[in-house]
Amino acid sequence: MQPTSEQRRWMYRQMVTSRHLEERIETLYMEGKTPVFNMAKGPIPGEMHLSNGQEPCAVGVCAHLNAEDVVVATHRPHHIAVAKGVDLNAMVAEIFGKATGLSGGRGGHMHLFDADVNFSCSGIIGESLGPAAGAVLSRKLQGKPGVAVAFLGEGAANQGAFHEALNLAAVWQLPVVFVIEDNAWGISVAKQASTAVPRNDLRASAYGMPGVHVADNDVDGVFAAAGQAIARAREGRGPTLIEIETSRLAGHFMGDGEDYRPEGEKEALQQRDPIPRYRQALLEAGLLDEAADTALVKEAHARVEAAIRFAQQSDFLPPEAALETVFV
Ligand SMILES: Cc1ncc(C[n+]2csc(CCOP(=O)(O)OP(=O)(O)O)c2C)c(N)n1
Repeated sequence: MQPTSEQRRWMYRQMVTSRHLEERIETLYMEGKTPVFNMAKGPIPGEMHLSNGQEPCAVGVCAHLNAEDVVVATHRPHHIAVAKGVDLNAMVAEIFGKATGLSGGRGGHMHLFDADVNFSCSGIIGESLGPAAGAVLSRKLQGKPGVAVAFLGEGAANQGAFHEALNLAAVWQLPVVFVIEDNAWGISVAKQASTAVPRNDLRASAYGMPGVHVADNDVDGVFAAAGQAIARAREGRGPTLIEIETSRLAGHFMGDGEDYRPEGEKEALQQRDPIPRYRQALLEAGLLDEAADTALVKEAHARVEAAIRFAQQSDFLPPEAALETVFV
């Protein structure tokens, strides 16, 4: 399954948008947090997990989805939220903790919920699979259409919830796709130190579903694998497990010293940054020229800048709002 020219340009545009968002957040997040790193300070307090390098996983999957399909993402959710079409202003405002955010600023960057496009995520590792499977179990029982995608990291594939969800999804032949973003690290723990098999897609056979591997952070490879799996789910033929070899170009979270990485690893990953690679592929295919690229990048950056301004100019909820939408 090959993407059309329009789909390829769409995927590139989403990746450029997401990357610019991450690069801007990286700068804004550090405001007020130094000289001694204090996570509680600055305009974006708390942990921050950036998705630089993992953009192919988001765009190659979401290119096949529409607003009614369900996506449940992880603690590293920005690239996926952008590709799923989450309202950018409300998303950035949520990251800044503002009243105009998706949840009035109550959730922050790991808890982005947008019911309009059926997007959610969670800071709890392995917590995407159950809700994704449950969402389409509900749809199936009600005779409603739509597929679900659960994203997770390769570290999460060692959680009990992973195995339970795969088993039931296969037993009930649910229209769900499990997408593992294998960035080779769970915080500072290397995949080979935590996982008994070299590739998690091999685990699919234990649950009677297809397992598909995508190598080298390949945008069109993700598109092809996800396209088949999502078509299969839409046809009522059950779940699929996909593992994508991707790269985490940033630390696990902002403030991570990354001293666990072997020497030269980060530089090597940066050399294989998927966005310049995809740009080059589109130029060579004649789907983009320098002028079109400049215009596309300018427009994508302007969208992000407008969302940041919106967030910065928004107010916080008043303190008494802390007592709303909770059980007291
Ligand atoms: C249930 C649970 N256990 C532990 C943590 C702490 N934690 C946060 S991120 C992380 C590692 C996740 O690794 P992976 O699933 O590979 O995703 P990545 O961070 O590489 O994107 C852990 C253990 C958590 N958030 N939730």
